[in-house]
Amino acid sequence: MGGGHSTDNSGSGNTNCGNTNTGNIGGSNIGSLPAQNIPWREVDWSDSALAELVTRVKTFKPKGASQLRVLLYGPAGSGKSAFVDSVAGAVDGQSVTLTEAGGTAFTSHTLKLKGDKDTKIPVVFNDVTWLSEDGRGVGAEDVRLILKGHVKDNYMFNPVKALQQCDDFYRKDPCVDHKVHVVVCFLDAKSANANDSTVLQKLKEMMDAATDLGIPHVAIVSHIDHISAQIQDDIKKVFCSQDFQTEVNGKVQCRSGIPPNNIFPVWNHYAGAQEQEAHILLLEAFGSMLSLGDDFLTV
Ligand SMILES: Nc1nc2c(ncn2[C@@H]2O[C@H](COP(=O)(O)OP(=O)(O)OP(=O)(O)O)[C@@H](O)[C@H]2O)c(=O)[nH]1
Ligand SMILES: [Mg+2]
Repeated sequence: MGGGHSTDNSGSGNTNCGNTNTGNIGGSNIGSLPAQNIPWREVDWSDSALAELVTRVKTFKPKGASQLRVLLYGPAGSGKSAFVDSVAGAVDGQSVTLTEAGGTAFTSHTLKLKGDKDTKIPVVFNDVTWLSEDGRGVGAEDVRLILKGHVKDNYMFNPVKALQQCDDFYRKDPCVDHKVHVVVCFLDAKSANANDSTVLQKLKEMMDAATDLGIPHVAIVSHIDHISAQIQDDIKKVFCSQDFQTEVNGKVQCRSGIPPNNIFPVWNHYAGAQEQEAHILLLEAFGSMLSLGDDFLTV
């Protein structure tokens, strides 16, 4: 992460949206849509807003469990690992990989605060690639086992056979800490509006399973810097982009059932002069995961 904090202290989210946009998402010709003058989401971009978001993460303690378990689910390259690293950077911490077997494996990460000895933020991320580049995938039955806490770390998913109760990687008696408390679907902005039937099917399987169990879900749309040059120049304009609102938000909502308020644009691994804005986007998304997961635990 490079660059210093900007000094936009407007605090009101009154982004100056301009009136043109020249994006090209997923290869479709949608860049001719004009930007909106009124942002579709109000965000406080001030120093104090960022400080509050950071404090919320650093002081987070889940109710009813010793740790919050967040499932990051999405295609290879959609930014799951980058998101964990970027959130760690935004709170001046570092991500710690607890297990990593590679490929379509069940892996875990957590966040540690720098300069604070071994203080960990009580959040465990399980990172699952629903379809890896070699075409291996996670089946619908395995998705349900993950959510209920039956899958142990490092299990390598078999695309044609679900995890069996007799397997060593099957946890027979999961406790509340092993269960998933919030599901996060990752899509990258370039392909979020593409009609890829595998992506749609995987999204539906996960949404159906999470909905059946009452587990809250959010969507992260990464790579927003690939939407348009205007967003690269001014991250705040993502909330004025009609491309984003109609072609990304609208389609993600339509396909997953995730409401627009729970769809978060992010720019992972950002390095430059808009670091404060990039951090605010990341921590707005992460803060929402913490709130939804905590609410789920207290029901
Ligand atoms: N420009 C840009 N690059 C990104 C963004 N998010 C991730 N990347 C890059 O995209 C590549 C893939 O990101 P990863 O975080 O490794 O993706 P993943 O979802 O963990 O992928 P798998 O582990 O293979 O399932 C990396 O080179 C990241 O640095 C983003 O928002 N913008
Ligand atoms: Mg990864």
